[in-house]
Amino acid sequence: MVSTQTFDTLFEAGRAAPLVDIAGKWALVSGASSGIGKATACALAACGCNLYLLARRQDRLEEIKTEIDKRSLGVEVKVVVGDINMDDTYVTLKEAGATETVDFLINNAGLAVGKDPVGQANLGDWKTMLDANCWGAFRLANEVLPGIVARGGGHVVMTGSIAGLEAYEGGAVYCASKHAAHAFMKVLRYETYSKNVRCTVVAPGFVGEGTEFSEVRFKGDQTKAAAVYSGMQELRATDVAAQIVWALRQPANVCLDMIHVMPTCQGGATRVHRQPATV
Ligand code: 8X3
Repeated sequence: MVSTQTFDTLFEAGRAAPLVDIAGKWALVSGASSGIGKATACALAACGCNLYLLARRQDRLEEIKTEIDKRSLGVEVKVVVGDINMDDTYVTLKEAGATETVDFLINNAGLAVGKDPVGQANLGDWKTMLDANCWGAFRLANEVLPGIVARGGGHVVMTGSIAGLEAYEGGAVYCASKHAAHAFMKVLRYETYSKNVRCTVVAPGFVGEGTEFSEVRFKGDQTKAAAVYSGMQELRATDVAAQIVWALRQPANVCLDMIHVMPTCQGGATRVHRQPATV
């Protein structure tokens, strides 16, 4: 069938992006205690979304809940303390009602630990990354998806990475884990496009400000952590949260399968334009 859109429609689309109201939806955010997860939780609360905040650090989650509550946004916030690799986390999530209510899964928990080359790496670091970035994230999707499908649709967002698109020295297992996460999401897309489920990978380059990413990667070494972002303006946690909200607020017929978002001065995983240090 040939159909047309009127000129009025075309001009109007340029004036106002057709963002959908997501107030009243329920979002489950993993890794909500810091960084991209925390920024996304606050951004979604500002949009009127009810939240399950999932992470291991209860005090951080309670602080975020308090900050949301005191802004009287009219949203409900449930704190779920747990590790995405532990069985009891899924019991808690079920008891909190998450499997019955979630519309949006923000599958964000993950980390990089260490930057040692293969042959010198700490196997514990590898296991930590694979547990969080793959096993835990995949399990969380597996647990939450059936409810989303049963309720007629929803949205799964995964925090991916430039490391899921490119590999770099020192990142063998982190890059492998993010490549796997991207592949998992592609399969999920194939398996759910007929079920009114949208799947989005948000794959950022360097995200520093507002996160603990590099401090965790370099195990508390502040000098090494800061050097990652020296002479550049990296992405902030809020920049990535804005992309997640953008994906969630697209019209129902629009799925952003992949948002690859980079700092303007970063052309690739190892291509960064830095300003020389001034003395
Ligand atoms: C984080 C970005 O470049 O450290 O996922 O892999 S990078």
